[in-house]
Amino acid sequence: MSALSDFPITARWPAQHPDRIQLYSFPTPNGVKVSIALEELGLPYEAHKVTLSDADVKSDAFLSLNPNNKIPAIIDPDGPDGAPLALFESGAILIYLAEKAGALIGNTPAERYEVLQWLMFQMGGVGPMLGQLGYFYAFKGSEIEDARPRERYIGEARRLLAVVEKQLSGRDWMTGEFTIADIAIGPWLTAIEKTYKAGDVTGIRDLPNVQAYLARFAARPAVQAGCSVPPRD
Ligand SMILES: N[C@@H](CCC(=O)N[C@@H](CS)C(=O)NCC(=O)O)C(=O)O
Repeated sequence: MSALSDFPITARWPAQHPDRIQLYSFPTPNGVKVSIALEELGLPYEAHKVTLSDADVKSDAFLSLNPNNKIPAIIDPDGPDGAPLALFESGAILIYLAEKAGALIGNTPAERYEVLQWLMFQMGGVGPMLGQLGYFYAFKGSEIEDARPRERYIGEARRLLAVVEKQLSGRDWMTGEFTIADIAIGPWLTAIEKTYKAGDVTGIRDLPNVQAYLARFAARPAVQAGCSVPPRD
């Protein structure tokens, strides 16, 4: 597609600023990764609220952008070679935005791979495991009598938190400098206490490096701005 208006999603969520990156999202841990990155990188964008209700995230309009029916997704009207680029999967979007802006992805090839390693650790481990913790501990699955799924994901959360605690020893951020790996990890670790009320069972309060990391993360102005994009109501 050669113009933003060629994307069917723009009929349902029209662009007021077609020259800006179009963000289709909701303020969940995966959603705010992208708004925080856009804020941190200073890239102009326009956010559209796509709620998690089937009427939005499973609409034909949204599926035309992400057949996997999950936020976040973007269209950059000024993608590679000046053509529009559509992307879903928050990890892919973070890499794209960091490379476009030339920041938050390490300064050397070796550093870049280290950032990607911790980004993949979030995408393949922290996100899926904590998502299941949320389901089986805090939400609908908490009514299931069989304790094994709950125990499994509490155990995984504790294990992953121990990995992060160790990695943060002597470092402010996962790879030293603040990068997209932190933008991916910070919102998920924040959700343990704030969204899932799982502070006790996961033992997150007993991890001093993680606690200091989350305080540093929450203090960043771009994190504060990105966390409420798009507004829920
Ligand atoms: N791996 C995907 C996961 C995205 C994801 O799970 N999004 C959730 C909200 S946090 C969603 O859109 N859920 C709606 C649904 O499953 O119907 C990513 O990182 O972008």
